Amino acid sequence: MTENEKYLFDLTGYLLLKNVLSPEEVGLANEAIDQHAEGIVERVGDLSLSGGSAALQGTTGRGDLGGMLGWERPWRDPFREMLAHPKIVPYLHQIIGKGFRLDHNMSLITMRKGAEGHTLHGSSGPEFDPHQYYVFRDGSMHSGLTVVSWQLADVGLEHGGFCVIPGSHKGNFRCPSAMKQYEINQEFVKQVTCEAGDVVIFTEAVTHGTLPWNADHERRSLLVRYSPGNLAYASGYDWPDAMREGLTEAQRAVLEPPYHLRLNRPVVETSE
Ligand SMILES: O=C(O)CCC(=O)C(=O)O
Repeated sequence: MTENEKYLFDLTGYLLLKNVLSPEEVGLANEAIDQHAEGIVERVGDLSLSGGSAALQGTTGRGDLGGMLGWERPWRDPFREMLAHPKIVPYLHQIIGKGFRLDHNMSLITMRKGAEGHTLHGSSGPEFDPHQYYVFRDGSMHSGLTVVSWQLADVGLEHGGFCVIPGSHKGNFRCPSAMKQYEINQEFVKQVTCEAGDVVIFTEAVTHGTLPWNADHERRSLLVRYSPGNLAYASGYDWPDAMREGLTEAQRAVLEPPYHLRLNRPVVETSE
């Protein structure tokens, strides 16, 4: 992680990394998703995410798809390669610390034209959230739950999708409800534009959400959440056999349950 990147992540709470995946790798991941597209669940009715906001409402819900780490070969391979990806691990070591672990299952967000947004949320202020936090101490960044969002489709200006209030991970006051609803002060909310193959890393402490999707093509962002090795946000880390079978050493290390680094916790090796 360069000094420039450290500065930007600390300043804003997120970082955009360009061209992490090649067009061929993006193509393989999208083909695998196409093969399993019948499993996509659109969040309508009680599962709606727009929270009654007029500014975030849509004509349909966000699509969710999970389980890709346990798919049959070759479909699972592109997603397993993302788990402990050599281009991403150095960032996670800096932001979360060595011994970071997968928290939550990997999940794909899809959005068709007209899909509603997701109210802004995040854990900064006023109370300290011991699972989702961002602190800077003794010269290092420390983020609790942290998201690596792999972009499998382009996101242009005005398309919608992921948005963030840069710097809000250091906020001390509660974000006003109308701002979480994207109904006031929209000029402080940044829609993050990116291309297929890019990666957005963000701390769950930063206030973030989703703007309604306006593009003709489908949004596809794969969210992978990690926590420090000692910490769990989600309750389920007894991963199913289909997900564990055939993993590499590095991938297995990321699936370890939470416990102290001192107790022989495996650490993903890098050339850092
Ligand atoms: O649309 C996005 O990428 C953000 C989604 C999100 O924050 C969530 O699902 O909690």
